Amino acid sequence: REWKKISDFEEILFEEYNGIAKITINRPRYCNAFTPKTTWELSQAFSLCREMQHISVVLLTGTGDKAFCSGGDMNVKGRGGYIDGDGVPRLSVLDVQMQIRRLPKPVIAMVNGYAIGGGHVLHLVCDLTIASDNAVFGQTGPKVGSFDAGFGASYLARIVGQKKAREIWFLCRQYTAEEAERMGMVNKVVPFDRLEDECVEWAETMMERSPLALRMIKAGLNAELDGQAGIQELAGDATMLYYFLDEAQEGGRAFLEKRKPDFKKYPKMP
Ligand code: 2NE
Repeated sequence: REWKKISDFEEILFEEYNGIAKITINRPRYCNAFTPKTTWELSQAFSLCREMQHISVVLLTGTGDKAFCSGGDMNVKGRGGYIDGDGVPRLSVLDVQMQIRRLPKPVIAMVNGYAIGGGHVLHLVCDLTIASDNAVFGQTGPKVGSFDAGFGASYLARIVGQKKAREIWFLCRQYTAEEAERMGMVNKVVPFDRLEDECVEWAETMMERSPLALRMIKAGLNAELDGQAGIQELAGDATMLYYFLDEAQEGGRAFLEKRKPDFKKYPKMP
C-alpha cells in the first residue's frame, strides 16, 4: 500500500491512501510523547481532514512497534503545562481531543504499542480502537504529577464502568491489549503485522456506508454525553440538512425579495 504525503510536518507524518488519512505521531525516540509542537501539528492535520472532501476516515497512530503515544513529553513539562518554543505553558492536547470528537468522520486509533497517559486518552476519544497484540494501555498521571479529569476520566468511565475507571486511575497499572478489549475500550486485537491492514479494511467498510448517516450517528452518540455542546453539534447538522430543503430556501428568498414567505406548500410530516 502506498501512502502519499499530504503535507510536511516536523513531529507528525500526514499521509493519505484511497480516501483514508493517516496521522502518525513521529517521535519514536520518546515513545511518541507529544510536545506543544506535536499537538499544534495534530490540530492542523485534523483541521485539514475536516476540510478535505475526499477524505472519509482518519487513522491515528505512532511510528514504530513500541509506542502509540506515551502522553505529554516529560522533558518539556513545566509550571502550568508543557512549555512551547516561546516559553508558553500549554495543554493543547485537550483541543486535539475535542477535534477528534467533533470531526464529522470516523477516526480509528491504530494502537501499535504503548498507549499511556495522555496517549491513552487520545485512543479513547477516537471512535474505534484497533490494537496490535503488543499494545499496552494505562494511565500514569497520579504517578508522575498529572491527571486528565475530562474525557480521560468521565468518558473512560462511560466505556469501562466506574469501578474499572477508578482502578485504572488510582493504581496506574498497565493492561494488555486483550485486557483492554475485555474492558470494552478496544474493538479488536490483531497481530502487529496485521494492524494496518485490519484498520484499512475497517475504514473501507465504513466508506461503503452513507457518510451522512455515520456523521449523524457520531453526533448523536456524542450528544448523549456532551450536554449542551453535544446538542449544539447535533443541532448544527440538523440545520445543515434543513438548508438543503426548499422550505429553508423559501424563507431566505422571501426576505431578499421583500415579500411574505409562503411556507404553506411544504409538507408537515406525521
Ligand atoms: C511508555 C513507557 C511505559 C515505556 O517504558 P519502557 O521502559 O519500555 O521505555 P523507556 O525506557 O521508559 O522509554 C524509552 C525512552 O522514551 C522516553 C524515556 O524517557 C526513554 O528515554 P531515555 O531514557 O532512553 O533517554 N520517554 C517515554 N515516555 C516519555 C514521555 N512521556 N516523555 C518524555 N520521554 C519519554 C514509559 O516510558 C513511560 O511510562 N513513559 C512515561 C509516560 C507518562 O507518564 N506520560 C505522561 C503522562 S501525563 C499526560 O500525558 C497528560 C495528562 O495526564 C494530562 C494532560 C496532558 C498530558
